[in-house]
Amino acid sequence: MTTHGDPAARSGSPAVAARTGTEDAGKDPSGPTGDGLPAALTGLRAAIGAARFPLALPSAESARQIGASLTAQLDDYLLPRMARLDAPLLVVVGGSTGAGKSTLVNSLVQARVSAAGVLRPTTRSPVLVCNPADSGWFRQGELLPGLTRTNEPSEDPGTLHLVTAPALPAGLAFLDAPDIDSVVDANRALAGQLLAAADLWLFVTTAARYADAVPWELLHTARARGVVIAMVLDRVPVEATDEVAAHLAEMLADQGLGAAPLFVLPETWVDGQGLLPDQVTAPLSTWFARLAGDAGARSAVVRQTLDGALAALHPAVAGLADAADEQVAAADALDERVRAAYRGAERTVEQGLKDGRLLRGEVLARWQEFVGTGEFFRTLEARIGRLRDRLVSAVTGRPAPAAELRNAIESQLVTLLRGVAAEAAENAYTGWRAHPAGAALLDPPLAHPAEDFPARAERLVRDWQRGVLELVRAEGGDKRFVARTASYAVNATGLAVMIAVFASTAFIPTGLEVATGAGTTVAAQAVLQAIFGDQAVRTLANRARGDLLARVRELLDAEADRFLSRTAAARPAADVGDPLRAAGDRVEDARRRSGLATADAPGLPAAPTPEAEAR
Ligand SMILES: Nc1nc2c(ncn2[C@@H]2O[C@H](COP(=O)(O)OP(=O)(O)OP(=O)(O)O)[C@@H](O)[C@H]2O)c(=O)[nH]1
Ligand SMILES: [Mg+2]
Repeated sequence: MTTHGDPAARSGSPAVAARTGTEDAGKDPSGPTGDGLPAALTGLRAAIGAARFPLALPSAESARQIGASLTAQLDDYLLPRMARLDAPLLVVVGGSTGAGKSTLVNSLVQARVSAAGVLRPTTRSPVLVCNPADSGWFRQGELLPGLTRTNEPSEDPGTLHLVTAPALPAGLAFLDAPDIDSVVDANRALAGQLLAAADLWLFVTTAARYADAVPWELLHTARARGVVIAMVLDRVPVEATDEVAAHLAEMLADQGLGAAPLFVLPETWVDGQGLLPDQVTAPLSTWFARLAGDAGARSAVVRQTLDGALAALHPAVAGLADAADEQVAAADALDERVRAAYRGAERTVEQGLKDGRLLRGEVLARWQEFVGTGEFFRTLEARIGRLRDRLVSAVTGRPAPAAELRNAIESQLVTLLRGVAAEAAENAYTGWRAHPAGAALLDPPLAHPAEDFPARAERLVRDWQRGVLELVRAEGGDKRFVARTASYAVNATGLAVMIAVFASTAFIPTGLEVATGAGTTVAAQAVLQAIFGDQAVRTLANRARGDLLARVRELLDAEADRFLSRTAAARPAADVGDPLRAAGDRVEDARRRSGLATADAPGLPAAPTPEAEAR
C-alpha cells in the first residue's frame, strides 16, 4: 500500500482541512444545528414538488431530472440528516463495475456481507453494513426511506439489505452500491441516488479504469457539491504502482480534488472467503478506525458534506425556477397563437355580416322569392305595408315558403362558420407546429375543426334563428312594429330581421348584387330599403347580430379549447418560479446562518504516510 502526496494537503477538503486530530472530541460534536433549516428545506421540498415541466422545451428534460433528484436527495438524505446530525456516518462505496467494491467492503468489515463475483454487474441492490449498535437508525428508515429494508440478500434495486458486523466500529457504516457505469440503467440511477445520500464517498477505481469518463463526471459533481471524498485505486499491479498512482494523483489535483485522501491497493489474491489480505487493507481500515473514533472529525465530515449539498441546492433551484418560468412563457406563447387564429375567425364572421357577402346566392334568391310571393307583405304592418300598394303589381304569386329562406340563411351561415373554423384550426396548428413545445402537443385531427363542428354550427344557427323569432315575438307586443302577433307575421318579420343582420350598416344590395331583371328583384330591393329605414328593425337586427356573434364566439372558443386544454397542463395553479426562488433563498440564508461548515472544524484524519506504515 502506498499513499501519495503530502498527507497534510490530503487531510480533507478545504473547509475541513484546517485541523485534523481529536483535540475537539470533547466539544459537542454536532455543533450548531441551523435552526431555520429544517423548515426551509420542507418549504423547498413542497416548492419543487409543485413545479411541472410538461412542455417539450430544451430545458424541460434536465429540469425534470434535476427536480426528481433534488426531491430524492431531500427525502433520502438532507431532511433526515438535518434532523439527526449525530446519526452514524454513512460511507457510500461507489465506482466502476468490477473494481472490487464488494470485496473491499467485505474485507474492511471482515465478513462476507456483500456478494462479490465475476458476473458483471454483481451488486444489484445496495448492502448496508454497520455496527450492531447503529442498526436501529438505519433500520428505522429515515435515511433512504424509499428502499425497503431486508435481512436477506436481494436482487431488487428497491431494497436495502441491512447487515451488522461487530468488526466495524460504531458511528461508521458502509454502503456497498451498484456500479456507477453500469450497463443496467437501474443500477446507474440507484448508484447516483445512493451517492447523493452519502456523508462520505469512498470512490473505488482500478488501474485499468481510473481514467474513464463516467467516474470523473461523478467526481466533478462531488467536487462542485463539496462532498467529502476518499479515493481507492484498487488492484494496481506492483510494477505499475508508481506511475499509475502518480498519474491519478495528478488528475485529482487538476480537477480540484487534490485534498481527497488517496489509497493505492496492490493487486493481490483473495482468500477462500473472498477477502483481501489484512496487510493490503490495513491502511484503509486504520484510517476508518481513526475516523470512527474521532467524533469531532466524523461530525466535521457530516457537516461539510451536508453544507455542500445544501449550498448546491441554491443554483440548482434557481435553474428549476427559470425552467418553470420558461414553461409558463411557452404556454402563453402557444396560447397566443391559438387565440390569434380564432380571433381572426371571429373577425371574419363579423366582417361577413358587415360587408353583405352573406346576402348573395341562395339567400338572396330565396329572399326575392319570399318577398315576391306576397307572403311577406301580407304579414307586415301598414308602415311597411304602404309599399305593398306600390309594389304589388311587381310581385308574382310564385310559392316560396319562408322555410326555404330560413334554410338558405342557415346553410349560408353554417358554410361561413365551417370555413372560418377550418382556417383557424389550420392556422393554430401551423403556429404550434413551428414551436418545439407546440409540435409535441399536436395530433393530426387538431389541424381540422372538431368532428362534431358541423353539427354544432347547424345547431347554433337554428338556436339563433329561434332566438330571433322570440325577440320579434317579444317586440310584437309593441304594436308600432308588428301589427299582429300571428305566427306567420312573426316568422316574416324574423326573417326580415335576419336579412337585416346579413346586410347591416348601410349596406343594401345594389342592382348588381340583386342580379338581373324581374319585378321580384325590384320589390326585394324596395322592401329591403323599407326595412332598413325602419328604426325598429334596425334595433332588432342589432340585437340579433350581437346574439349571433356571442354564439359564434362560444362555438369558436370551444374549438380553441381543443388546443388550450393542452397547454393548461403546463400551467400550475399558482406561480411556481418565484416561490421556488424564494424557497431556495430561504434555504441558502438558513444554511449561511447555520454555521454547519465552519473554518475551524476538525478535519479528516490524514491518510497514513509510507513512514507511518513502516512503524
Ligand atoms: N485477484 C483479485 N481479485 C479481486 C480483487 N478484488 C476483487 N477481486 C475479484 O474481482 C471480482 C469482482 O469483485 P467485486 O468485489 O464483486 O467487484 P464490485 O466492484 O463489487 O463489482 P460490481 O458489484 O459488479 O460493481 C470478484 O471475483 C472478486 O473476487 C483483488 O484485489 N485481487
Ligand atoms: Mg459489488
